[in-house]
Amino acid sequence: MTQQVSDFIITRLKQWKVSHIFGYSGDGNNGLMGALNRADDSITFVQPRHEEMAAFMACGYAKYTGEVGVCMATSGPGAIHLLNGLYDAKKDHVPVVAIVGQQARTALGGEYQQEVDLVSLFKDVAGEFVHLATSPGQVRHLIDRAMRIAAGERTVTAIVVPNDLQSQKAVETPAHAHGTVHSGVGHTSANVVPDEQSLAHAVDILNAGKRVAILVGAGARGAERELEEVANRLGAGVAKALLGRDVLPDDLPYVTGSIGLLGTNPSWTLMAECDTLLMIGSSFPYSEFLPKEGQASGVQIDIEPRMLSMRYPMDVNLIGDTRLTLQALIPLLKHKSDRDWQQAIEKDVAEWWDLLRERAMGEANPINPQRVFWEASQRLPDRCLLSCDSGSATNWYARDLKFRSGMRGSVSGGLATMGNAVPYAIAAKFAYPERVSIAFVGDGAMQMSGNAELLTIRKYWSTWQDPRLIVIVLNNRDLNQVTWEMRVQDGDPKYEASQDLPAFSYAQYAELIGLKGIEVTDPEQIGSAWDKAIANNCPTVLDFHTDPDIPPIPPHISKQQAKAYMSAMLHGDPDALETIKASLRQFSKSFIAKAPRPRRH
Ligand SMILES: Cc1ncc(C[n+]2csc(CCOP(=O)(O)OP(=O)(O)O)c2C)c(N)n1
Ligand SMILES: [Mg+2]
Repeated sequence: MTQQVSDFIITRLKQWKVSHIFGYSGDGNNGLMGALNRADDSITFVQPRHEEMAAFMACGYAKYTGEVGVCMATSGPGAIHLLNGLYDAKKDHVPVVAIVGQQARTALGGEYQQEVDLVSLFKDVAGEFVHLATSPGQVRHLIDRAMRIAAGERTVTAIVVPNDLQSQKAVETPAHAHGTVHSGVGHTSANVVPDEQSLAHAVDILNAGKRVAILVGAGARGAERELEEVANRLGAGVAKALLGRDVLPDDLPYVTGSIGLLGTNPSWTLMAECDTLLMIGSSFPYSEFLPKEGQASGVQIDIEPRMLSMRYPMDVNLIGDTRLTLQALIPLLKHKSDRDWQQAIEKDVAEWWDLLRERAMGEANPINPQRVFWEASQRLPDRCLLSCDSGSATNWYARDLKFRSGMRGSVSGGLATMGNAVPYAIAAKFAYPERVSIAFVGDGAMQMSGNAELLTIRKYWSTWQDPRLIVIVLNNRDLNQVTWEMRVQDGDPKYEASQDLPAFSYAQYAELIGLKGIEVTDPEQIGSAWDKAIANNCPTVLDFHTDPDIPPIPPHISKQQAKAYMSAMLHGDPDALETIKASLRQFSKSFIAKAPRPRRH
């Protein structure tokens, strides 16, 4: 049978080794759905509850596998729904291709139903490559280029395929004639290393440094051994940006953990006191958490030239693959004989973990959210895949979770959107059905989209080799992260009309739809609830009733923030008393552990 354009698109995607499409149907892409139905099952079609979730899944899939994620939606409303998930991918530099339907070519320009100018709509998010297919002979190179540009430039691309075109006869090979384009399939990686002169310059700086701080981001993943070797030779401490949380395990004594507002005190001290900064595969944005300009010499490694010298004026900007660049540097780096700096960092780190434990075990009403993460660390299965939503959970994911080698984790880093964690966790199960996947989510994000997506878990879990997907809900009846931002940044009391959330039993809902649900209101039950979820042989929702008054204490509190907090408390915050009590309890623990103290050099 002669292929239709839609069949050809699916065939071509298979040639690109696409194995999963996350999508939702509609009259703009019915032809593509028909073609998927006709195709063999080497492509798995995954149907979420909402197109935004399809885009998050494609993004999560790309993050966990390193491959191109593909999502599909119908014209107009479906395409519009994809946008937030596509921006999530774009901002975190992961490759995603969106294939969206459109009304018939004959209708375009006629204010037709569901006709939206999709090329313009996607022009920002998929600016590297977005095109409308108008002729069967054009489809081959549109697919090839969308896939290649997404993979090669780690970005989002989009193609818009009108529904009438989908059922046209395919042109698999365009005529050998003027005005045709002849593309091919395939993307390979390149061994990008900086030139020798730049490497030598970087070596001089790193060898001269007496107090070296390393900052790693998602771009440093895959270089665990090399990073350890560099840190050992340089006697350095290593801080991790949120997206690079899984790049090095937290059991290395000189790993100071996260950096930034959600970061740790040892990372703050590391940056405040270093004389040399080595930044690898990160675009961590907050300059106040990096050394002051002029304080440190700087070397940066990034595969994307545009990401260099953007957060700190670097002395050497190395364009290269992290692992290969570090391999080139290592033999030239001297082993520093003075280990005082690294030992001081290690002492800070050890004290910090003690402090976190104390904070986690501190009394709360009823459950201290930090303890949920603390207890998880001891129980997380090997090689599990973690995802975290944007909310107060991000603080505890950043600080309290102890990553071990082999685990993976991600968040919505650049976009920091709500709603990413559950679809990421689902995508992780399609990528690695034999591994356990765990999502940490706020109740606001569950109500926004996570609850609906539990139905997607219900739909698919029995097809996964290891059926365990665990959703952790921080049930605090509050848009808590923002409530605290309003208090600490703006000095405003909690505005109940915008911040309070309706009560809901996530555990009962899970049970209602055929998953397991465990409601936890007693802090002593946190550990056993985790144990039960991990022992279950089906997905589980752990519904922890957490205390919204526990402050997400940043590693450094400015006078302005302290004043704002007091102003919020004095100006009628409805939770003032409970919040002040909880803050005092948490802060007193900081003083017991004497963290952090400035050192003299
Ligand atoms: C789509 C989207 N809307 C709004 C925000 C702003 N925001 C960031 S965190 C947050 C609160 C999240 O509440 P919840 O999911 O209940 O988590 P909590 O902070 O309470 O633990 C909000 C509203 C956002 N980041 N993304
Ligand atoms: Mg909440």
